[in-house]
Amino acid sequence: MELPLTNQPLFHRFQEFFKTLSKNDKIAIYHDTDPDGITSAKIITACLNRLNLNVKLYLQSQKGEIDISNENIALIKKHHITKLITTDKAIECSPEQIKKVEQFANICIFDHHVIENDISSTKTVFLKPQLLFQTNRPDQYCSAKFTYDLLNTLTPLDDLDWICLAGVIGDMAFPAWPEFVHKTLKKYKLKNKDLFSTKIGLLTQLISFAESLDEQKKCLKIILSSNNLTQALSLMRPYMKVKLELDNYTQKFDKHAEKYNQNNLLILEVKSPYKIKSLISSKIAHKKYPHKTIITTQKIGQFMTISARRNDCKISMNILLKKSLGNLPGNAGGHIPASGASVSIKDYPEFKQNLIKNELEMRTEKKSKTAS
Ligand SMILES: [Mn+2]
Repeated sequence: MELPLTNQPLFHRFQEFFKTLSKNDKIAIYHDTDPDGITSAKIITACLNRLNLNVKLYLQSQKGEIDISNENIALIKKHHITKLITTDKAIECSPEQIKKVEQFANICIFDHHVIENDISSTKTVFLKPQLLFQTNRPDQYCSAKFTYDLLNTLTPLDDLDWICLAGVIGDMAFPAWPEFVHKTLKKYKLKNKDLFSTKIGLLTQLISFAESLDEQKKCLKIILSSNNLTQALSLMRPYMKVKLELDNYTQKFDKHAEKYNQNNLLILEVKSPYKIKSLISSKIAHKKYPHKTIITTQKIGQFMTISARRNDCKISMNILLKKSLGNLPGNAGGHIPASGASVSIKDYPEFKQNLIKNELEMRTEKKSKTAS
């Protein structure tokens, strides 16, 4: 592992969970559908397979859903699951849902979001980088790297470095792992320039494209069946069609974005058949405006979905969105540099007003703090 352990008992519980899995267990994996979620699901699956175990059921979150839904609990019951492994979801946001699963299954949670509740119990092993290691940037210890490092202590997984790096790129976690990035690029003979434009970065993008087309189940199947990078890229090739739409929006961003707070806050409403608002905000924040607050929105059904990015971390996007949601019904969550939210379309104007006001306040607060 790359960081020293600070919690040996928890690490021991993690190892026990996997070492005591048996052929009689029926195992399910619940995962996020972004690149970090898909790649970490593959890493967990590969580890189980190497321990001579199979995964009986894969469960995916719906867009914006963090907890284990009643629908997913019904599936877990129906398939007589005895062990549930989750990755890249802060499922502890709903402790009551976890209690329902604990009635019939043991749970192991891999995640790196802010800890909402301590739900560790005799039935549940609760793993977060900030609970196991000394780290002040758990967002950069993304689920792909977290599962890769931990599960590598049970069985060798080094040949999955390419899939791990695809997850690391997806969560923009590469600044935390320079050696791993360097070593992996070298092994696959890739140049260390813009990571997104390497072959591994292309795989990351293709997983995101599949998600924007609502083909996350098919995408998982492809990734699980791919034994190497070349194979994965060729099977994922059809998703390239999303790239044209994404490039079009990023090129026209300056022209179409609304500008607020002395040009520090840029808001763009995306109107596309593909769900690409987060891809656009990430790209703009990463490549064009790391020192601005970038917001993209997109209507999905009755909801306005919102994506917030700020690459220099000068304002916490998760706090900004939560604060702007206030008492409005909806969701907000994520990391400091990258967060998401959703509100009903009718409440969006109020949310947007709050957002503009809060963005200014949070930025000026920060300034006066550093000045004093
Ligand atoms: Mn993640």
